[in-house]
Amino acid sequence: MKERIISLLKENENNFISGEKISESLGVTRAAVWKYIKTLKEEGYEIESVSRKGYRLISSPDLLTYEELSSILNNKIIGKSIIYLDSVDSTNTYAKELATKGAEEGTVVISEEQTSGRGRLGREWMSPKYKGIWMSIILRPDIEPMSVPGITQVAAAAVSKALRSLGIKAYIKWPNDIILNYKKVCGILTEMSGEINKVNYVIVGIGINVNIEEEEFPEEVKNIATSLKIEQGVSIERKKLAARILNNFEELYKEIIMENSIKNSIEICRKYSILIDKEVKIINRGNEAIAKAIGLSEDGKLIVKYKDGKIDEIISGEVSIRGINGYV
Ligand code: BTX
Repeated sequence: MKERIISLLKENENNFISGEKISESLGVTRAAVWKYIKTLKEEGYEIESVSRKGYRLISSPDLLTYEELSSILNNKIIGKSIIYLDSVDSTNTYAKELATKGAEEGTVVISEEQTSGRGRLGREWMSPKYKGIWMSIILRPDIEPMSVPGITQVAAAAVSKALRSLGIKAYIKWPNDIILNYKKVCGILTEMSGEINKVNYVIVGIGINVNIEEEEFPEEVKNIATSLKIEQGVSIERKKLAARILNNFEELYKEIIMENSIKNSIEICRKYSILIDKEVKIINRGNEAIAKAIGLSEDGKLIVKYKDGKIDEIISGEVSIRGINGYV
């Protein structure tokens, strides 16, 4: 019901809508309308109430609810259904449970905070309340399991394109980080369930540090992490950014559905790559090697050239770039 009141207020933005009209449209008493309005105000909606005129929406809070995102989303699949949570252990874990129960492709799980946000290989991802975008998308692509890592490139392209559209100079550090000022501002965690040649579902988790302050980062991540607010010096509206990412994601993901290709995403990943033409250290299953990153293959592998001239394509791994302090 709350959602329907928000929609009515939004449809009449800048104008008053009477309590009577709301109660008639929604089939509830005027007292009930008043109660819902009171709750909305507590949630951060600025609503003017004037006797005989009714209610007028002045501003909406920066929450990542369906009501707040839907007016900026222009998607058919991604975000058609949004599960909005106040707090959860991990949106990827929650999305996996939903996918196992049959949730449809494009369902998005968003939480205002994660108490056990996850990175790759069991690492932690800190996700403080209201300060970031912590979300997971459920996908059911008809592709070979081998092609699933390419979906991380689709997400990286969607995020960097959205940040660039806001004038933020984000770079992609293959395979799953978005970098600002040589620090991590976003991480992507792609997980799948499948058989040898069949994908049951894929979960793409995206975590973006939006309005985190420098002192909020724990000591151990301070040197490698940053937020949009730290780099831009101003707070950024989360809902607009989240919606743009989901819009971009759908546009790029459609290429997989229709052509079984990620060519457009790879083009964006190449354009904004922070690794290409740099000397890098590759750590894979405990082995370290130095090479020059020379490109990205059509299916999203990192192409590297070793000192002895040998060229290789890497599917996954940890990559550091040679910088002033060694490899960062
Ligand atoms: P990763 O394994 O590449 O990076 C994890 C590492 O990044 C950690 O070990 C830590 O050093 C550092 N780190 C932890 N928190 C942050 C942070 N907020 N910002 C920058 N660096 C940090 C990256 O894994 C993939 C992260 C995906 C997160 C999303 S959020 C929504 C979804 N749900 C979930 O549980 N994970 C994903």
